[in-house]
Amino acid sequence: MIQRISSSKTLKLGALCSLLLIGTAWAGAPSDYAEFCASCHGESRLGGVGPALIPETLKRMRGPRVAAVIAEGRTATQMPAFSHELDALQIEELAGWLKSPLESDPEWGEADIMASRILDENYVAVEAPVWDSDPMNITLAVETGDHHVSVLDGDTFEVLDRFETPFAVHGGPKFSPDGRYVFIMSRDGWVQKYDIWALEQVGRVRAGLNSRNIAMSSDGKWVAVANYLPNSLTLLSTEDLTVAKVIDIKSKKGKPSRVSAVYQAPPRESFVLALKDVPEIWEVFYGANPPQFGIGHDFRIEGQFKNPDPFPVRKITTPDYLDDFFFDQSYEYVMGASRGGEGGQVIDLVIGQKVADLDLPGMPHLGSGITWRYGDTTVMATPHLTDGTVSVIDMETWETVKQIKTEGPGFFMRSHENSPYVWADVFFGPNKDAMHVIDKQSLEIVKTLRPAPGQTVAHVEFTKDGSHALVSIWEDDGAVIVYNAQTLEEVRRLPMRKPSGKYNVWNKITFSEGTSH
Ligand code: DHE
Repeated sequence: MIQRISSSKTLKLGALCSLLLIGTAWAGAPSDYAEFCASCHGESRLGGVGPALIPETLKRMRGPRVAAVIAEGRTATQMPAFSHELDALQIEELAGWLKSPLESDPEWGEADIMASRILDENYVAVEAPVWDSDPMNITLAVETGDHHVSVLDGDTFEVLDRFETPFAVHGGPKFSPDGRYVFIMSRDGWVQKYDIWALEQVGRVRAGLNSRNIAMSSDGKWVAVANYLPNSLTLLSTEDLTVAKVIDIKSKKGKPSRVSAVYQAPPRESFVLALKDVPEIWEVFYGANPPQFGIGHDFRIEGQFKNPDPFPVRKITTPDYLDDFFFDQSYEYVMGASRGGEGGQVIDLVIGQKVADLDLPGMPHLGSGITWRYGDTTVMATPHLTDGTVSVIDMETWETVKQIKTEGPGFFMRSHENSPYVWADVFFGPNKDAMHVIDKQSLEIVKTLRPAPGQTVAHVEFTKDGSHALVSIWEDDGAVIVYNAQTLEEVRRLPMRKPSGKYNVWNKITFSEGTSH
């Protein structure tokens, strides 16, 4: 809704409202949409310069927020206020209509994706970084307040660049294995490629219409994009963002499903997919020699024996729906939380079967789990989304070691091999300004930080050596706070616009056990 309407249009609208009031025909929300919104958000509501306006995107804007954005606009974006052009009733109708489903399921195939691809004409690859910092200690901070990413030097915390992203980035950006490029995804399905050495965008492509997250193959050749809309997985070449394959997601029995998330399993040279609507886990292999599986097991690989499909698919039936995952460091075992939030299960990817049940109440957010050595075993910890608990689970026996009580439900956890502590936020509720620091061996909270009373304090990332922890003040007028990770003292405060996740090149490309993968 970038275009402001002229005063003659305002008059016309005023007349329309009067007509409505006296009971005569009013073309209603679709007509208002066509007049005021379509030029930026697309005639079919699938997005253009502005984001898609469909229920899949808007359901995240709870309560009256859609109407408020139409009326007041969105600061720091091109979305203007329409309260002078549309009256309260029209705004209410329009907001309601935008949340209604599209008349038919939109298609977005290979040709559409390719047609959306933009490569920046001014981009020139460089021989070496255009800066002097340690390339392995670069940290990106996603600023969701105005849809930018800040590129930080992890030693000096100087901002090397601040670049615009597609609207509403979600999930972790994924680095190429050498740490030079980063790929960033928005909920509208745009994938952006950025060259950290050159501090330039390389290009972007719309891989889906409503997407969840992306994963990078261990050889650095492919980015997989998990889509809700359409029901597909898009595989892109990291080189030039061309489509390598679009895989339709249909269960063994032919039922379509959304993809909740995609992860890479480096030792298996595969992408692993969590599916929203069918009780299956999928593996999509990209290596030269995908494993050969025997007949009679509860899975199959499609395409492997027929023609040389470079991305054969394996479908594993699971006893329950699993749409949030955690892998052990070997990537053999997948821990999944069950839909009802009353438990979980462990699937062995080698044999393609469930091998254990998990005692996991409280809807754990396994995607943000982390692991560390605890005595002579390895444990993983995950926050619960519905209660103030962090569950700690033994990765050998799959038993719960401890349920740590926190000041409220949390979303993200982080640690580092060189840190004795785990950091866990309290994302929801009255104590959202708290950040717990938990001792990895005693499993006790040793300190609760409150750097900005009353404000949301969330998500942590460590520097390459684990000496500093970066914490978001997740507010529009927010900041990233740099802490000394040993003394827990604040070192720096970098002003930022609603910073969400931070991502350190080294921790990510080495698959540090303290960070999400
Ligand atoms: Fe996320 C990661 C799913 C809501 C911010 N989120 C992820 C991942 C998944 C996921 C599967 C791991 C992907 C990856 O990194 O490759 N998130 C979901 C949901 O199902 C949920 C609960 C509902 C939804 O609407 O999608 C959800 N997530 C949110 C938010 O409301 C957050 C707080 C704000 C936002 O920007 O949308 C949010 N999610 C994040 C962030 C990460 C993430 C910042 C990356 C964390 C990391 O450290 O890797």
